[in-house]
Amino acid sequence: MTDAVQSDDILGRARVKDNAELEAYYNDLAKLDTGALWTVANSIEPWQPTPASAPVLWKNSELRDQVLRALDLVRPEDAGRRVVYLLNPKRTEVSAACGWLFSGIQVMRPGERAGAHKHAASALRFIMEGAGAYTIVDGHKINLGARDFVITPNGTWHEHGIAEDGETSMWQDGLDIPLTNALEANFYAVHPDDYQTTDLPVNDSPLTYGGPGLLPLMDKWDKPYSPLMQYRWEPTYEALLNYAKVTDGSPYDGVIMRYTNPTTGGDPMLTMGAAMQLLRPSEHTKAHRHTGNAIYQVAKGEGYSVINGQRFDWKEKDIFCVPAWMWHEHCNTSSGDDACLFQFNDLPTMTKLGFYAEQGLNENDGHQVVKTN
Ligand code: 1HN
Repeated sequence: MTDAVQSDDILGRARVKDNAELEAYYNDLAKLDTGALWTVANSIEPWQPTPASAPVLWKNSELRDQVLRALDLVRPEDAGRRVVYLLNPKRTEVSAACGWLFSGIQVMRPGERAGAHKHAASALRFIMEGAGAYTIVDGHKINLGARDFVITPNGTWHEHGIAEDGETSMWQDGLDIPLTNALEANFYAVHPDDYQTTDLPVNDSPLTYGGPGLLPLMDKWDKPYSPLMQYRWEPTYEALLNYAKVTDGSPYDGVIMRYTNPTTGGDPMLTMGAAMQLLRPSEHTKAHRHTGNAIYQVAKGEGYSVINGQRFDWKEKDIFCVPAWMWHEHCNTSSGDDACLFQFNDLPTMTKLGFYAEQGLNENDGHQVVKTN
């Protein structure tokens, strides 16, 4: 599964040998804020993507109690958002969970509200537990249930809360904050009234745009993101079960469907995409790798994934990441039940920039050799 190391000692790569005269030249160039390309060319032009992140598994059984602890330690009014973020050990300088993606777990209790703000970064949520949670996106209030996927496109006012008669709720946040910051393009604003006031009917977005293949004849949506902001779990799971009746699925991903903007068929937001995949009982996918980073949450079932030769055993509500260009394969260890993996990723960015690349593993029947210690 490893790649053959390619030699740089060939025509077409930088292969200048250092000597005293060149060292003196490099010193003089440095004084002018310049450098000789051949001293860095091979490292800034890797033969293939060199992922900066480590694959990581965050277990709900270890994380949940720590997230709940924050309830008594900080108020949303002071924290802005009460979030425990997932920190990739190799991405600490950019606060990323994987690649250029941020992720965290947000927790709120009944009656709490987190005020409205907006930023250039896009955000999404995948609901983990609770009842009575809602989010308001540009005046569209949406009630949230477990395993629903919700979007907060870039530049939209958004706030969250839990109904007085609801339950303490938790969800996973996903944002392209590290990407937006890397591109030096982020803006942030607090709503002038702290919270949004809205006359729009509750759930108007899913009630208008969530029909099966239907759009209102009067539709005039012209924003560059989806008018459907909530993708509920039940129809998502039903769609996967139906699709599974008529497809063998992907050898690499099983039965997988991506969430779409119903007005275009494209991704719900400009920079980040999301998908739900179903692994049939005992299904073990073949390994592949592609550009783009992905962060998964186990929506249902249990199994494991092998990421660059390392095995990660997961069950419901565990979160794990697959860094760019790392081999990955998934296995549902149950012989009776299906398993579902939610993921969000930066594939829309990769695709738009012309950077999407993919490779399947053909050795070892398409499976990786698992590293043992
Ligand atoms: C944010 O706006 C939310 O709106 C959650 O719930 C997490 C992490 C970094 C920056 C902004 C939210 C965030 C965030």
